[in-house]
Amino acid sequence: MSETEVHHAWLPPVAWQPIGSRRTVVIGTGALVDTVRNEVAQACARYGGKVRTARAGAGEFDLVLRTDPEAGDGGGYELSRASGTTTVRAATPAGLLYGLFHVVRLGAAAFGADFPARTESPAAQRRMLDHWDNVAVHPVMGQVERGYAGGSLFWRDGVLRDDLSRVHAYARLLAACGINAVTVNNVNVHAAEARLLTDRLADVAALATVLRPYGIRVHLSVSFAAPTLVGGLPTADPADEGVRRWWREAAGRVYAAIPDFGGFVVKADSEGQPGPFGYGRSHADGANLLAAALEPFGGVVHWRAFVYNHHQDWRDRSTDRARAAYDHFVPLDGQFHANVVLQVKYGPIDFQPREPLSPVIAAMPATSLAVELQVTQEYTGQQRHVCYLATQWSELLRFPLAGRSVAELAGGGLVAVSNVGDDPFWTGHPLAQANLYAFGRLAWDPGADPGALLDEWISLTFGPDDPDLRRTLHLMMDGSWRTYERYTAPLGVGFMVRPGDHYGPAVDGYEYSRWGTYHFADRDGVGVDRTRASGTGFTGQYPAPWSDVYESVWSCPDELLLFFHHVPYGHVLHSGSTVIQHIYDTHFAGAEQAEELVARWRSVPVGGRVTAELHARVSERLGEQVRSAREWRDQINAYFWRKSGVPDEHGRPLDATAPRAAAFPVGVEDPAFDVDGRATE
Ligand code: GCW
Repeated sequence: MSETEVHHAWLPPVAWQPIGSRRTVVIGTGALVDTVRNEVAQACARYGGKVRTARAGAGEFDLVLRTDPEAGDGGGYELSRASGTTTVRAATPAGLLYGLFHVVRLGAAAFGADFPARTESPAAQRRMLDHWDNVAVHPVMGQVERGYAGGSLFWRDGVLRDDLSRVHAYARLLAACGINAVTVNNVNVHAAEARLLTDRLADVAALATVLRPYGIRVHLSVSFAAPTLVGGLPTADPADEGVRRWWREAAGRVYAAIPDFGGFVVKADSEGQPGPFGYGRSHADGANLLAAALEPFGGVVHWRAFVYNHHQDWRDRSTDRARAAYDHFVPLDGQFHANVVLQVKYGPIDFQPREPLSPVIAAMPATSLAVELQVTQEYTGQQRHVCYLATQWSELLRFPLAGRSVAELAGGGLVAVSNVGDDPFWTGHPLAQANLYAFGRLAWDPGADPGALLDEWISLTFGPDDPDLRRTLHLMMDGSWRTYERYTAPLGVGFMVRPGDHYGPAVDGYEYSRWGTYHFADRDGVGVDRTRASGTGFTGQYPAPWSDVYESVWSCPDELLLFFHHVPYGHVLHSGSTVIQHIYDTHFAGAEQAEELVARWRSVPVGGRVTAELHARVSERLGEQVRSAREWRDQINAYFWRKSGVPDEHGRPLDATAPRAAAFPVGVEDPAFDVDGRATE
């Protein structure tokens, strides 16, 4: 693969061989049926098979793909194999497309032994990726905010890219894992991006044209202040009739250009973005203003619940950022229009490797909620560390909050921040592709086993025929989220990251800042008291039994202990270890496990789909992971040893005066990226 070529990800041409070498009939009409037909035709052109558009004699086809109103709806399909014919029936053309990709995933097995009909339908109707892509390069955040894979697929230096062939390839990949909605710009809407709603609408329409054939609807992040920023009005007050009219007209123009436009995404009154508070209005007033404008066209507003005071005084122990979303939004339950979807980050703080679930998810039965995950690895290694996140997401989505799983409570769908860019491997770290793939598959089926999804991704991407390679990749990736958790912030405390870029350790980096993310470590103990009894009362936002489970230090799960409690270093965990010994042990173990990844990868020879470029890229990233994991281990261990004065039970050095070991040879001594100076202040 040369630098200008793009990695095939989970759709290599050879994945189409089983279909492309057979006889297929595609029955149905509509643009997405045409996509199905074109995909099969391309595969046949490569592998010698045939595709027809009308049924000839029975038994003449190996694969029948047909729309059929009797197949049931729900956006899915029915798949069966009988008498040597595999059949996909779907009520909608979109369902047929997903059925086709299911056959691709099965590969040769789709054409083996007969199997009875099974119906697949998505759990979430909207399975959405938000791109934090800026149109104009932002002086601090760059082209893609929290992007670790190069530039934007959509925008370059202030304009839409001329060549959208990469977007076409992206659309195929997304459809193949079940994604059906994409937001094309950052939720932080700056001057250039605000104009996408008005005089730069043609750019959004051009993207919609490329994404549409793969069943993907385009959404747009808009500024709540758009009426003043780009509309020339004196106010953006939701109660102002001129403002209401302006939004209605703006929405009308959008739908004239993009009839299947999905809707708006809004970050309001959050981290400096304008919102209804500026006019003394509530978030229901704000969201409903936009909802009313979109409603005649069937559009939705994704209104983010990420609202908190980012000018907190660290001396003020009564304010708790974890409480903020609930305090702001739960009193508004029932006040939102039907086409408002409240988009809630999975945890109460901010995409940490370990957080409890946001209690908002269980507390707004009269509001449509979407849960937001972060595929881009802002806090989980920034695509320099292997961190397979589906393990975490699966745990979160299955979690029984208020008697129903989080996936069930997320009736408004699942959303995630995308991790792709114009990097030849899409995601910087080639193994980070698995996160994007698995997000789509879990949004479709939250009950899917993350280990099985990993194997599915490995087989599609690297081929089904090399058991050693498959085993090695599985071993490297399956437990990698827990490994990352081990060598970073302990026991759910979170945010011990370098301010600004959020990469690497800085234990006190946020301790005396305005961002509301503290750990309160002192000589006696560590953690945040969020109990009702003596702390911020955050535990009271949970339904039973969690409000009591988290309230008591004796029932709180170990992995969240420091999120909910401030405890002495000698506190004994359920595991039997003390808090301080747990910190030491996990940091030694985590860094060691990072080193093991390197040994495993070294055993993988270059060849086949492991190209020299891919091998080198993974090696380079692993080198940085090992360096960084050691840095985490040493800073965290030294910090807590210095605070507590408690030695390691096993006598390991906690505050070495000399380098512990030579840097790993394949590593980069100095990280290739100079990420300093990206403070968000
Ligand atoms: O995690 C934080 C990020 C910000 C981001 C914000 C958000 C887009 O550090 O970069 O802004 O979350 O979710 O809005």
